[in-house]
Amino acid sequence: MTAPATTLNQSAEKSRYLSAPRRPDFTLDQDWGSYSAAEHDRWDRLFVRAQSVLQNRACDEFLGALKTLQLSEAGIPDLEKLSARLQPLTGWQIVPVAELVPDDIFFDHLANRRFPAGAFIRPEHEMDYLQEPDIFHDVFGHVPLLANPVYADFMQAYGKGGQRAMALGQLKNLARLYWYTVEFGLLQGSDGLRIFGAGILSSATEAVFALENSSPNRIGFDLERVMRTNYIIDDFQQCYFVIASFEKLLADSYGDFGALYAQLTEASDIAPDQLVVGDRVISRGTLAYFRDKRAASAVH
Ligand code: HBI
Ligand code: FE
Repeated sequence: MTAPATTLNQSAEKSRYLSAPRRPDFTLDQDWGSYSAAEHDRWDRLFVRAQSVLQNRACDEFLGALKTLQLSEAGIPDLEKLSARLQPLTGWQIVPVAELVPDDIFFDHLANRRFPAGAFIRPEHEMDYLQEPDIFHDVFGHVPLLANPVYADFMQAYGKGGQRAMALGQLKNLARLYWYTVEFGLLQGSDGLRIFGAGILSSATEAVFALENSSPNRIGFDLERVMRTNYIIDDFQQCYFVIASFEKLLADSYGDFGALYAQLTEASDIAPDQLVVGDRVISRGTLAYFRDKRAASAVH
């Protein structure tokens, strides 16, 4: 019997989860015993490389949480055991999924303090970059900050906001907030900029680029500005937004999004390489890296 269409040209690591039975909420069993020694070894190599690049680049809250949650180069974590360590801290648990889940399912999980993590690990030939979130991106990138109470509140608020945004047809704008914070956000640290976005934390190359390359713009976070800004999904970011603190980010997300959505319908989108009047420019980019590359596809 040939594999179902969705598993064609998918890695073997992922296919076994795509064809595994899943519950109505799209979760499935991680089946931790099914990981091969090669898959555990890949986690270890990804972990060691990321941890060394992130010293003095990741925010302290992230580095501290790696220790608190006992994440290390000890093979792919068992998500039930990891959830048992996380839940007493902030009420969050991690639930295994096979791939990206529908938006309404995703928001329902977040609104109930469940983080859906891809159970598969990337194949050897995608060590440096992959389109879909695998267990290293989700668990190493996203999970540690869920141990921080303020960030944990923000992520639940985002889930509830996502449910409202879907009802209002405003998902595109809200997804930008997620993209420029949860995925690619920077934090103003006491001695320079630090990384908190999972997309950067889980990429050894972008961790250096985001903080030290002169090409991208770095702009002080402003909720409306972020929600007007397009993003690209298949290359480094052309702009990074910098928050003052998780407390300030959480406070901003308790604003009246209804009024904000009304304003946004009148406002034009902003391209990711643009600076506009009113921007608090932390560093103006040369955009040199992007000029040398063909235009990235899929502008959202
Ligand atoms: N599903 N498993 C998973 N992980 C995500 O990060 C995710 C998702 N579904 C939708 C989604 N993200 C984004 O489109 C939301 O920001 C809307
Ligand atoms: Fe992610």
